[in-house]
Amino acid sequence: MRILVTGFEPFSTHSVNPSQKIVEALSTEKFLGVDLRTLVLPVDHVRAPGIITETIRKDQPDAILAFGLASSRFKIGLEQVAINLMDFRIPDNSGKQISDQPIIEDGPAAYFTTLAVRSLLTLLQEKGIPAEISLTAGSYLCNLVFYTMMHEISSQTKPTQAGFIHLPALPEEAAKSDKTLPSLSLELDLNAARIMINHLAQNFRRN
Ligand code: PCA
Repeated sequence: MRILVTGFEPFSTHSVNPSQKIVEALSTEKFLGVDLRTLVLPVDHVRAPGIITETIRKDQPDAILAFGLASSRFKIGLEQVAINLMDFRIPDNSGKQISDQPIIEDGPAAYFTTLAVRSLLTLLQEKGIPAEISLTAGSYLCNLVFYTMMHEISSQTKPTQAGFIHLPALPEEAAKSDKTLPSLSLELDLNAARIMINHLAQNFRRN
């Protein structure tokens, strides 16, 4: 089974992005029956959707786990829905701040994740990892990549389990912050990712 795992580079005031860290760590790990592909995306509203679309077309993954940072979250968020909207609260790393624009002109208003988020949530909670199902991935780069990948796989005949997962800030960022910032360790983030990858692999049926 081929699984694509993506993360993002740091952006805005965040000097570190846990999603980049887990992708880098996972890239050297082995999972039984899994051809794992990893990718760190730029926080750039033109380059990120281009790269994710090109990678899906080229690599034809059976599943995609896309990760990003949501710095005010207390738990790992399994995103339920991607919406056709770019409405950036802050500029991206290219300096562009887009307001009130669709991602795909005439595209559907939203796509639901094709990951079994309910089962994944139970699994993570059983392992003592704080997680929740989230009903919004925001309207910035994470939602943009989530929507773009769901749009791409919806045009393919092959079913692909794909979804987006938001990670809280890392303790090192919370330690430096003058605000009360919730955080979760890289080890827990990594364990969550490993659990999800193994679950996908165990339940995969080749068509
Ligand atoms: N988080 C941002 C974009 C990149 C990232 O890691 C977001 O939630 O949209």
